[in-house]
Amino acid sequence: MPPDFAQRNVVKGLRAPIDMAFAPDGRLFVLEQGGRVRIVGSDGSLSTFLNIKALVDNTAGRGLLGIAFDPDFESNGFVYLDYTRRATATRAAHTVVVRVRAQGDRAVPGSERRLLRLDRHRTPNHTGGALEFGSDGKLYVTTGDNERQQLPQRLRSTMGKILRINKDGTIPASNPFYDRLKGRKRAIWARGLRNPFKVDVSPSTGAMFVNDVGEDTWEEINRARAGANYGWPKVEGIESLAKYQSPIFTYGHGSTGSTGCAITGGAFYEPANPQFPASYVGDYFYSDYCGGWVRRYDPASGKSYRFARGLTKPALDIEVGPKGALYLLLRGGAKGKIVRIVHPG
Ligand SMILES: [Ca+2]
Repeated sequence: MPPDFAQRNVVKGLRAPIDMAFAPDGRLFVLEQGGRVRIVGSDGSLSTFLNIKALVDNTAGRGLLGIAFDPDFESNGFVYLDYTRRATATRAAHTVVVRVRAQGDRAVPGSERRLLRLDRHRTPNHTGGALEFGSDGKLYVTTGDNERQQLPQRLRSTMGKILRINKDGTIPASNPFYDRLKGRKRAIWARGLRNPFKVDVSPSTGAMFVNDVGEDTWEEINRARAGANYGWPKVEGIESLAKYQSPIFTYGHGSTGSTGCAITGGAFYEPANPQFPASYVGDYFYSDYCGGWVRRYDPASGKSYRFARGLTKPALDIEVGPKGALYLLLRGGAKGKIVRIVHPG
């Protein structure tokens, strides 16, 4: 790391963690892919907020994948989750978005309400699963192509998309394809993605960045826009065809300190109380599955800079804490831990 930064342990002993998020009240929630939502205490202890292992299929890229908090969480306690629902006798495994209600450090039993049910999976990979509230108060959900490259371009499929719903599960009539489509397809808001693994929204500008995992050559950071087509599988990386929207930033595959194999976490560094130097404020931190590094992209200059290297691999998620530290979710094998990077200076 650059001089004056230091790494501290937050919690160990997580089982296959994949996503984390800070509640508006400052508590840190972590998802274990197999189906547990856990809360990290300020002393590094872990408690279980919700256990839905019986409902969750966690094969390969499936599992409990995304969490978001209602903008009015402190009054309504609503927590939103994206997970792969196990196959039943009548329906193959598929992604659902649900809402549960928090009461203290527990989800209220029986409070789960399904808001969105997506197309059935055919393979267990490229499931997307990021969940984030936009600055417009709508809930955004990402889906991967499920290893079926014909789907991201098709408006008849919810795969390879950014979806947008109201927080009660209804679909906004302002969605770009609402009038052309029926049923849940009306949630389609942008298309042409391969496996959009994580998303973050800038607290200052409302810009939404989408990290899309590439195939053999390029990893992408895309700017989310209504109706955009990101081009997968027709194009990948920077291209010039007007019908497709280019990423705002790409990096190549390789094993240097700036290349890797699959983009994972992303987070805007815009805390209410920044502790990093002013030059970091507004930057977008991102990580790679194979690289063991975290870098920062400066949207103002378009440049990327080294930040941390030699981390436990893979680094799957990045969040900014309420006191301005950078939190990293690091998974080694089936275990995982969270560390934070501080700038005590
Ligand atoms: Ca997260």
